[in-house]
Amino acid sequence: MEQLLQEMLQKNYGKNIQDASNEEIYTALLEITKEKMAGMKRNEGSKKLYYISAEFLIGKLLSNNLINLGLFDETREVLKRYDKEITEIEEVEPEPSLGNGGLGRLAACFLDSIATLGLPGDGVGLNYHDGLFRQTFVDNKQREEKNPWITDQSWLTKTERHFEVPFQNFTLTSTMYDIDVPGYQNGCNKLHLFDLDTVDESIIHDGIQFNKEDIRKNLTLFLYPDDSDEAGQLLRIYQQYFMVSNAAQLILAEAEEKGYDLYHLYDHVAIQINDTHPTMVIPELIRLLMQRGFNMDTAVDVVRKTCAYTNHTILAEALEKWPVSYLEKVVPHLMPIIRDLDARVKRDFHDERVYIIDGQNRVHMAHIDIHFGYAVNGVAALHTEILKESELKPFYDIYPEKFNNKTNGITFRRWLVHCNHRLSDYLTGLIGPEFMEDASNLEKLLAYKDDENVLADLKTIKKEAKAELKKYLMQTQGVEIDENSIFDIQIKRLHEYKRQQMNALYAIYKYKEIKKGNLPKRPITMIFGAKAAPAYTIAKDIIHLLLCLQKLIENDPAVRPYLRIVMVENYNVTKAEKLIPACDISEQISLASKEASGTGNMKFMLNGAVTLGTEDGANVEIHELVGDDNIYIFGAKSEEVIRLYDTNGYNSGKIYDGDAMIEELVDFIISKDLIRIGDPVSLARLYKELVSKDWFMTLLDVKEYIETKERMLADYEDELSWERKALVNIAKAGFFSSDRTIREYNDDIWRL
Ligand code: GPV
Repeated sequence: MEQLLQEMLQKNYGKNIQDASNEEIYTALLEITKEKMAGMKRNEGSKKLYYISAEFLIGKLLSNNLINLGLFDETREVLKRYDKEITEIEEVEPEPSLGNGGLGRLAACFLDSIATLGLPGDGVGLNYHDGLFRQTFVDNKQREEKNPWITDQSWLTKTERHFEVPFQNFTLTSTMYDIDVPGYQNGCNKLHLFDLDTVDESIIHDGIQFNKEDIRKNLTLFLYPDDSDEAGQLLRIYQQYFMVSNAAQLILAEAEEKGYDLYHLYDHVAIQINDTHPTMVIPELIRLLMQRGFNMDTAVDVVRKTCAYTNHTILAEALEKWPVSYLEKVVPHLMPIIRDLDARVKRDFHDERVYIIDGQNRVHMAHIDIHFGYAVNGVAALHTEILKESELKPFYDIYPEKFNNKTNGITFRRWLVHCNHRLSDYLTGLIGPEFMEDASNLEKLLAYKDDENVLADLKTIKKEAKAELKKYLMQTQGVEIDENSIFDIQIKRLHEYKRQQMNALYAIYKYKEIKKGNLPKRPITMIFGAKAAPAYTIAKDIIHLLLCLQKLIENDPAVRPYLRIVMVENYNVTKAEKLIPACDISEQISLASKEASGTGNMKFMLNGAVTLGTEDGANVEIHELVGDDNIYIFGAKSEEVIRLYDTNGYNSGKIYDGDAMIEELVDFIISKDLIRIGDPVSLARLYKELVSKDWFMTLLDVKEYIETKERMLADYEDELSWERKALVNIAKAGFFSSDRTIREYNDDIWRL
């Protein structure tokens, strides 16, 4: 590596390692790594997977690619010899902004595991120039800015593939860009990102505003452009169709190039539809096959045997339903096919709950996937049960054989080896390196659960991670935190169902206790990271509340030594990698039944944090694995929540009126103390939402939440027993390796 790096720096800049800047070293390493990957063997086979997704939240790639190529340690050593830290070199790399949350990060973990298992499988998505917005805080509010990440030298390679994508009144020519996806000690796959040469970043003004109608210029600017008006919704349909038409054309082109018989496409291709955003790939493939001479029945049959669908939510508002009139405006050539599919359903089933086009002339995208795909999976055991027994029950009754569970997973290469090399090196020394190949070997750690030396070592490793996070927050945001405090962390998309507002009520509780003189044994640092969708008013109000509380405490010398709130700006993968190793308490407090799985919960556990959570999503499986002693569970169970929804039995106003403590906490949102700092309109709106609606039942669980958290903080003081909990969590995390998840997808769905 040393010689390669010297040569590259000489060639590019006429410099040697000593004199090169971090930027120059980064660029040289990028080029070296790209060359290595170009020379790698491709994962091959007679059947290939295409994972189509609107999001691929891949994070920075340099370190991870080096790890998977087996070059990381060597590179780190070479740089050390010249007094350079690889972590500082990495700072130069921009984080691609191609995703929002768990769904996109899952897709990225899956690509890593697919390649690592040697399976032929490529990702297909869009090359958003500005991705999801970049978040800044101004006047204690979120502001959105554009988030450009594509630089001259990047992981993208422009290819010679172009496709014609037809729309109602014009045709666009795409360009395909590729990013190599190297497996850990295995072959390489690709992530294909489609783009449009005419896209023009200069049309963006005032943050993230732009003309929504100028499709040639705006198509691949942003992920999830604001869809609160018709133009915004049409743009999303343009994006989705552009993505899937390119995917379908690529799939058929590759199949034809290999000489496969398209009548047996399903023997050579599996298509995974990641949530409903890529659903139009089904009618598009049918259309393209019919162009090649298929009749409709045969095309439907072939496509049905090729496509599988993953559901990631039961929230009704997230299940896409496009008005027929919008589809007519953007993709009129798909409508005859969609109508035909709808007619087939209406012919065979007499239950309007399973129709594709409903009585209000809306197309239910998930319904297309379920009828015209061969597999439907949920992402955690509880989630899949809820799909089968309530949300998608009418479909489960028709197609029980299609439904299956695939509990999510995370790649340990990024979420342990890369982000927490201290812990991963330590584990390797203690239990051997086998856990890197087969994560279930982490259970060997259980043999040390009463070994005080090991428990003390784990504590030291956590402490060092906390000190590092402290340094990072100082450098990036100028806030100073106490590394001897308890780090209590909630990082995830901002959404009412995830209940950051409940955590805010805890902060208010603690603030008031401290004001009363009830000081905690040990200071608490509450850390949040979350972006709110730009048009999601209440989510932005919750961010505002958190930032106001942060300010209030900062300026109160009586409280500040005992309680801090830090809202991390522009939370992303890079920040997650710094936060997760430093965490003591992992906040997973969604309303039971609403979080399909969660994957942050798995990352925290793997890094020795203890979960404070509801019986929701994959928390249920974490609970089963670690046992009652090593997790803190509270709150209403999913059956009760579902019953409350079904019977209209929840009334937050009644809880508020009947409980003096809850009333006091909620009232604080509109207290003089906060109004003085914040925006009275925003705070009052949030207050009103909680007392008059509270759709996600914050007030139902808040008291038990506070009690459980208090118990947890007290338990933290028993050092040995706390570290034992941390150890058990690490040891039991093996199940959540995405290698396990991908093996299951392959065994049950793809059969590559
Ligand atoms: I639907 N998820 C997400 O990040 N974005 C979405 O648009 C939708 C779902 C998440 C779920 O909220 C998580 O519970 C889940 O772990 C993740 O998808 C991956 O399955």
